[in-house]
Amino acid sequence: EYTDPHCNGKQVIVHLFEWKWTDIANECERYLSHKGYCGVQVSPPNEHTIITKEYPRPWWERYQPVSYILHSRSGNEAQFKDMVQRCKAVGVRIYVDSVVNHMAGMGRQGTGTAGTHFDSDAYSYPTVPYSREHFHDDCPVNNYGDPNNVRNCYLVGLSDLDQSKEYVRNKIADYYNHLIDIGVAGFRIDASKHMWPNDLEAIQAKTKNVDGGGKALFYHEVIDQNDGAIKVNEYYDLGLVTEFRYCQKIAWGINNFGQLNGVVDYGWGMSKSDRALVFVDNHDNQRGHGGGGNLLTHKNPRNYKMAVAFTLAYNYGFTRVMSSYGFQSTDQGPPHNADYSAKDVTINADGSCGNGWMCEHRWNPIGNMVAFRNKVAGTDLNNWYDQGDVVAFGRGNKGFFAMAKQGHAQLQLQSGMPGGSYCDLVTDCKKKINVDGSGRVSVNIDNNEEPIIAIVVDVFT
Ligand code: ARE
Ligand code: CA
Repeated sequence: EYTDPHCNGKQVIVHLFEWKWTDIANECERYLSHKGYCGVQVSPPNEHTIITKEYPRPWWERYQPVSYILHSRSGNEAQFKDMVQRCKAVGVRIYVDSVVNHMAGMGRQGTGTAGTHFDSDAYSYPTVPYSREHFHDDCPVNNYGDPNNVRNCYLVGLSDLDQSKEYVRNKIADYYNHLIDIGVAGFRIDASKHMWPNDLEAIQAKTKNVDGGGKALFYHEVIDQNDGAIKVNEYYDLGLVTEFRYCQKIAWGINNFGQLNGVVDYGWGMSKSDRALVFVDNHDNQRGHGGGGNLLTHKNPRNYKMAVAFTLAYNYGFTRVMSSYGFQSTDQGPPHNADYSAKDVTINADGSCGNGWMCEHRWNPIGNMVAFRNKVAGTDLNNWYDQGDVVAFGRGNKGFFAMAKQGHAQLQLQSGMPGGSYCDLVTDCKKKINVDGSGRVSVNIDNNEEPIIAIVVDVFT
């Protein structure tokens, strides 16, 4: 329960951070469905604050809810519905980033993206409606060693809802059920660490089944870096949990190939595989917010491609790919028009994106590895090879992956693959890879190409 993404066994979701609904609908049809993506995590769709005084319209205004009306910087309810339906029609599901721990920051007031007036100091959210009795008393989250402080106080000054109240639980469950009615297949729960598991359980229990049956997917944002009282395993019964230690470990592993063998470190308390939501970076830590520091991002493309391709080839967790926009300041919102509305995502002739959108999910070593992960799902990892700067491994008798950090490798490696001339997924089949009758793969990686190769059964040249 709560762990099924409802996408026919597909294995990878992508976070299209700050994309508009109209662009996501197009992307489902023109790219994601063809590559085997399971679904899209969308930015919070509900009404939020409009913050213009800080860096013009920071991305994080969307983490300050004003109501549950589906009208955000990404679009209105009609556009949202159209996106959900068009994506679903091509086998791609939508997962909503849901912000239900809190409403807007204290000291903020005005009009939200759907035109609702609010005043956080007066605890006034008339459209929900929420008022004083639905919030905890104002105190700062400032002691991660104390669960009461973490869960009942105000995270960065955000007015903290009291989910022990039946009324609040119902309002949140109504929001989820409205989205489920529209056809949404699951939810990221923002700041789950700051809510009591019992309260979340009560809310999730009130949610309807998604169409096709079964509970929606829930994945909980719990930043557990062994630095506080709250552990990811408190949330195992409620769905998947974000595994932020993996971000640190994979960055170290790529920067120092010697450590890749132990990239999933249960000694560190990392989540069990069937509960872990795994990613190389996310919208916070790629810009130094929540859990940041020394991670790999699109700003270091060569290493980033290796990190994501490796993660997709490996056999840990349920994977999420990050798709970003370029930024200089950590607060900077998405590429915008003169009126600060988000720019369209345009597609260049070579398949990359324009208008400032990075579209990492379209980079060949990332987008083409989705098919690999789908194909090898459920197989064991085998034939691990780890010498100098070359790391390689197989997945059952279905796939084989190799990378060479310095960009040079010429060797024969054992795999479990049937013999044949395979298509290299990473180069979109421009490179052919031969496997002999006893499963030995000819690995040839050259400095002038991507430092990665991957082959999978049934994809022959
Ligand atoms: C903004 C301003 C603040 C202001 C506030 C209220 O930046 O100065 O006080 O508004 O007016 C995002 C941004 C915040 C932003 C917020 C609201 O990152 O900067 O605040 O939106 O607009 C902790 C939480 C974790 C949280 C991270 C950021 O545990 O849940 O902090 N992550 C989620 C989202 C964020 C979002 C929020 C929560 C709020 O993914 O994008 O914030 O909805 C250790 C601890 C972690 C802790 C981390 C950072 O690693 O173990 O638990 O994460 O430090 O403090
Ligand atoms: Ca809370």
